[in-house]
Amino acid sequence: MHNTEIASLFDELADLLELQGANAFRLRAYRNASRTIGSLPEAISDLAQGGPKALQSIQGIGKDLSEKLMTVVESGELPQLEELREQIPTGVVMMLRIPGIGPKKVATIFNELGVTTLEQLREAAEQGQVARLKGFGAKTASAILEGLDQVEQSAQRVYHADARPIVEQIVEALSELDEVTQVSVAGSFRRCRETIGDLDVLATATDSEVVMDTLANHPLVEKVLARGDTKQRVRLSPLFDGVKKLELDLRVVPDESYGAAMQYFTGSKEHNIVIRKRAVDQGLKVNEYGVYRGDEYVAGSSEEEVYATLGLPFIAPELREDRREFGFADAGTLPELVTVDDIQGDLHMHTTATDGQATILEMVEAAKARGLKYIAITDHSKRVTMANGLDADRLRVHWKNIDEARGKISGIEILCGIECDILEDATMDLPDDVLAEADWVVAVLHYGLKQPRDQINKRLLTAITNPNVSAIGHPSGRVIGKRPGAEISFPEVFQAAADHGCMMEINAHRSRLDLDDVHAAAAKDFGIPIVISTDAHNVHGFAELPNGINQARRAGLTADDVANTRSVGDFRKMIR
Ligand code: DGT
Ligand code: CA
Ligand code: CA
Repeated sequence: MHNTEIASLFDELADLLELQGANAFRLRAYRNASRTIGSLPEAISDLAQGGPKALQSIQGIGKDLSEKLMTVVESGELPQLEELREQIPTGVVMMLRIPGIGPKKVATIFNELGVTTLEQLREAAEQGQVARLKGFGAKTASAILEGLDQVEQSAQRVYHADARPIVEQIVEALSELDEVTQVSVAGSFRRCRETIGDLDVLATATDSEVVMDTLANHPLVEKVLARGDTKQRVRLSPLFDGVKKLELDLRVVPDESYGAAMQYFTGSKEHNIVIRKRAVDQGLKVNEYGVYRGDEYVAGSSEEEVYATLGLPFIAPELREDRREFGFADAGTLPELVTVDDIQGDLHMHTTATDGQATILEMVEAAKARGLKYIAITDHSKRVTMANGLDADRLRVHWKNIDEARGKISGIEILCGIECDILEDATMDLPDDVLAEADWVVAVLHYGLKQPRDQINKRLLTAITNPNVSAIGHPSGRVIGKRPGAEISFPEVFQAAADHGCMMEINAHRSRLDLDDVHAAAAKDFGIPIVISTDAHNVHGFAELPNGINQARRAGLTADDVANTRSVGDFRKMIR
């Protein structure tokens, strides 16, 4: 069983227990465990060979969880979860994903109306039964209807980072075959979109049958949906509680078409429309087999060759959305995109002082082991009571502890930071004199994201114009596929950030990626330095960094555009 599958069992367990009104700490323990397991580089099934004790060496896995994990690894099942599944239909669990209703309301809907699927819920909401429930009303009912639209739209897409280990294993298995000469992922995965609809894999091979048989028999493949001579569509094992099932298209193509096929199947469709039009303008034709003049094949074995034949430089897949890439290509100004290796610092992370799962020293050591030269520890401010947020007194003690850690480890600089909430009334959660003592302040919106745009702007401007604030963290507050971000007048906010020297974050967590690509590109136009930070809540959280880099690359950001590619000395000079 894969870590992601195991992780999803614990998520599901938490969801089901939540519907039964279980205590919040227990739920958090399961969800934290799920997050830890999902981001663990080693396979749980391997670690379990060492017994429960070995599992307990994982951050946040105690006795109870380690025993549950042993059961899962040994039997493939979690008996407690099986029992709950019998009591609560999956459709009811899916209702938890509807923005705007929590477990209490979902339980009411289930118990009072006997509604067990999303379709039945839609019907009940449309017919007014939901509005008549105690504590609901017409407003809640219409919010549910809106939320249902959103859930249905997002149900089929998977976070890029969740798809990554799966597709990498499949590509690796295929590349090991003697019959395979080249293999690569194309599609939205290669363009590093936030979410993936399906996976597209291309290969060249001396024997396509062997390639397709190998895929069909791969342990991650649940079912072959369609098979031709050189083309196969498969369904992968469910990723998360049976809702998200990725499908994968494999195409085996001739060597001379590999580049053309990569170009075609990487997309985007919009980018390819421009490519085809440009070809026609030059008396050429481009398709997935090659570039042709009349019937004569002129190019197609590599992508570079396809672009060069059309008079274009190679365009990085992340940029292929028909946004600005052709303008850059024509002007010879395609940006040299930032890479993971450029990053020297991480400016957003948590410890056990608030809702993190590792101590200061554990986080510092893990950051150093990853090659980071500097970090900022940014635990929550007091408004976030759920996360045990810090008031001024506790924060000062925390900073003292951070200062002590500095003496215990060399080769990495630690900034005393804080993730300070910007309150609903547009004031900061901590007084200025406290913020002034910090090395680094990342200001964020956590609550009241649905306030009118003017109030949201006012809150952001409060932070941006406060000279103690270093950066705005996850500016929109969205959670991809689950919660839309706040409404923001970006031009106004970006102008202020540029005027006041306030940085903007790309939060690298797979579910946030906030700023998104479009707004990060806009922030760059305003000359705002971007910081890419992981928001790590445990030592594995640093592994989220590539997601943030992907988003930055999609935004066309270079190493120079990203503040934390600089040495700590130069970075410090950029903090106002
Ligand atoms: P996804 O799977 O929804 O995350 O997004 P993509 O971009 O991977 O889309 P997909 O899997 O439908 O197709 C893969 C690529 O194949 C797509 O980016 C461009 C190309 N492609 C697919 N259908 C068409 C089409 O009708 N016209 C053109 N020009 N290209 C297409
Ligand atoms: Ca696709
Ligand atoms: Ca596809």
